Amino acid sequence: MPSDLVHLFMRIDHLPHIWCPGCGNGTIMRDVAVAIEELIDDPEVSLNRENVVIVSGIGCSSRAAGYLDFNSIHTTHGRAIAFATGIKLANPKLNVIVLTGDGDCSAIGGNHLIHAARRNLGLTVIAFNNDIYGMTGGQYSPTTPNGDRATTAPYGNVDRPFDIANLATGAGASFAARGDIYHVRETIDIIKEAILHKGFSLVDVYSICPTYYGRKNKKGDAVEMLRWQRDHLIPTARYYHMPEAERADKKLIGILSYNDYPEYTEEYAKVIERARGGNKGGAR
Ligand SMILES: Cc1ncc(C[n+]2csc(CCOP(=O)(O)OP(=O)(O)O)c2C)c(N)n1
Ligand code: SF4
Repeated sequence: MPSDLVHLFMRIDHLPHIWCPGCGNGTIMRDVAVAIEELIDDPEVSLNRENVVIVSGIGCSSRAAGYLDFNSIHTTHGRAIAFATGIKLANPKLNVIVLTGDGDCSAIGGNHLIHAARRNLGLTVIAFNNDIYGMTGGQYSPTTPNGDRATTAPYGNVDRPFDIANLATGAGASFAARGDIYHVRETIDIIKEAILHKGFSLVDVYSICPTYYGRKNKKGDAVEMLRWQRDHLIPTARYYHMPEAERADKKLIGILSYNDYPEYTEEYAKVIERARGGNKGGAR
């Protein structure tokens, strides 16, 4: 990784950023920048600054699209994947990367997520999953654990949470993975795999919001929340060597599902070809 990554990939004129001390957003944004940088450096991969598009919705995490100096578009709450769908369909050669919060992609944007996954549209979605709505003051989100507290659940959340990676897999995503902000190297490698994957890929990156989720649930400061990740989120290489009993309160960091379903824009191009040739029938 070059030492001038910040100057290379960040809009310095957008600083200072809005994120609280200890917030996980900066770590994930850097992971994405390093993943892109390492792929640009790889002569076997045709990734370059011009063919990367970063799309985000609205939320603390979605600010990352503004800070990263690529072809970036900061859209509306819950609609990042909808905008990304239009961009990818207009120019399938682009590497479209969606940066989105857990609320942005699994609450208001939940339908866009499941249908992009179902279609296996070639987008890369990085979910900054901090278990809460950070930007609007700590309301519970679809990933807030059952029983935890939020501004809108002062006596405990009665909902059961989504597992975003499993949700995407169930909806038909051909690549779903989990990362976190403690295991930085592993998470960068997972993001690289996700970008290189041809179909729909989703990385659910477990983050931290010390300001709202951490404080309301007495999770300690950012360092303590990171220690929790160190002890409970286990990279693939170690996870499968653990005795079953030890895995009970742990989660796997790694690729959770992988398939080579047909990619949507390639299938769509075939339809365009058929229409141009005047062949409306079944011949393929
Ligand atoms: C249509 C619409 N509804 C609601 C809002 C208010 N709003 C802005 S950000 C946000 C939630 C953000 O939570 P999340 O996506 O988890 O991102 P975080 O801030 O935690 O990074 C909400 C409800 C909005 N901007 N637009
Ligand atoms: S409110 Fe939470 S998610 Fe938003 S910047 Fe602060 S720590 Fe990060």
